[in-house]
Amino acid sequence: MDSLASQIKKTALNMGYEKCGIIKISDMSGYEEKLNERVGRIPETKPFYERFYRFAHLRDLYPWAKSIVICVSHYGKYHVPEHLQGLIGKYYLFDARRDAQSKELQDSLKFEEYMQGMGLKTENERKFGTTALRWAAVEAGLGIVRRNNFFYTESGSWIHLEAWLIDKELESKEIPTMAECPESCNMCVKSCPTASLSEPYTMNPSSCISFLTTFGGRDLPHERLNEQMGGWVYGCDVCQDVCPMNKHRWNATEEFPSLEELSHYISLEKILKMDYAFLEQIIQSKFWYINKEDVWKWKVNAINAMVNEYKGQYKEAIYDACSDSHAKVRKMAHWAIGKLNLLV
Ligand code: B12
Ligand code: SF4
Ligand code: SF4
Repeated sequence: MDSLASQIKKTALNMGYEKCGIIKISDMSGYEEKLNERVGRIPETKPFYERFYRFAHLRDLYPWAKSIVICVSHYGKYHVPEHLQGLIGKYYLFDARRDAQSKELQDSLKFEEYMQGMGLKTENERKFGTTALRWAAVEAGLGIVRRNNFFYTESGSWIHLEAWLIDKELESKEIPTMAECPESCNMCVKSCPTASLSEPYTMNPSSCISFLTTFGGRDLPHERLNEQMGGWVYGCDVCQDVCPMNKHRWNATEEFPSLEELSHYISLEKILKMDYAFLEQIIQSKFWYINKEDVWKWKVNAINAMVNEYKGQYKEAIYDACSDSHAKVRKMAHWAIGKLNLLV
């Protein structure tokens, strides 16, 4: 390993990243093949995956880029408010990508500043990633991809990946020593509520609960998978929660900034009664996959979760939602009353 590469890695580890590797831009070419393979296995995913081909052709957009620095940070160290388990995906509870209060974002900015200080030109798209992050992490040998499609290190899959393009050809790779999935295991595939994860190493994004509760699922009364969405309101962790390779990999030793306070405002009933200004200003700034114009979706998702995991105490909130200021929420509440036979 040359000295600049080892200095970059050392600095990343000192800043709190669990792992750091550096690969050449050309190492991303294999991702295109995997994308083709995916689309070949589930052709209906083609329109969704079309936009990801750019991840394999980074030079088209960044002709100056020569290597990729890929870092792993572990969020399985944070305390999860118990009543949010099964409601909001854990990745989103500890999402540091736009959270100025988070140590991870501050470290990421400092690390970037450090690389620039070393004379490197850098590019990092913090929201959705400049490239295919799992592929880059596999190429750097930082861990392995398991049958549920998640990238794992020794700390399990509860990790966030982040990458920078840099304008110098460097390399720092490892050889993973982790055991593969047990041969007979298919717990993740078996447990996926919507069969989005229909077989190992593939999935259909449009039927994934994580997609249906955020970017998709805009007509839940007619959504064929609304029942399978269960109690989830934003994201889904089922295929990671059931994985034996994640057993004992969540060690809550720290509090994520402001989460405990915010969590007191969140429950299915509280979401339904939530003020739109609060949804737009507070909830949206943390859980930003649902944009400001669409915050009604929180209430619609909450009603869906209430229908799927009904308790008598929800009745009043569902009735109140019939006079919500947003037509989509009123429609969903009427649908729920019919579905639950609440009029009888
Ligand atoms: C688009 C996207 C989504 C979409 C679509 C998901 C998808 N799987 O395509 C939606 C909105 C549904 C989504 C949801 C979630 N996402 Co997302 N998402 C992404 C994003 C932006 C691109 C993913 C992508 O390129 N998909 C296309 C497929 C073909 O590529 P891939 O999954 O990255 O990786 C494949 C290859 O690397 C290849 N491969 C590599 N090695 C090997 C080895 C073998 C043997 C084989 C066969 C294949 C193979 O196979 C991989 C898996 O099939 C990435 C960030 C990024 N820029 O990479 C985050 C990312 C994948 N998401 C992440 C997370 C945490 C989630 C959620 C868990 C959040 C939540 N709690 O709800 C859910 C999980 C849903 C799910 N089951 O995947 C993390 C995953 C971390 C990890 N440990 O792997 C990422 C990496 C974000 C990050 N910065 O850390 N996501
Ligand atoms: S995140 Fe949930 S819905 Fe999506 S593939 Fe995993 S288990 Fe299935
Ligand atoms: S549940 Fe089993 S098959 Fe799925 S990723 Fe975990 S170990 Fe692999």
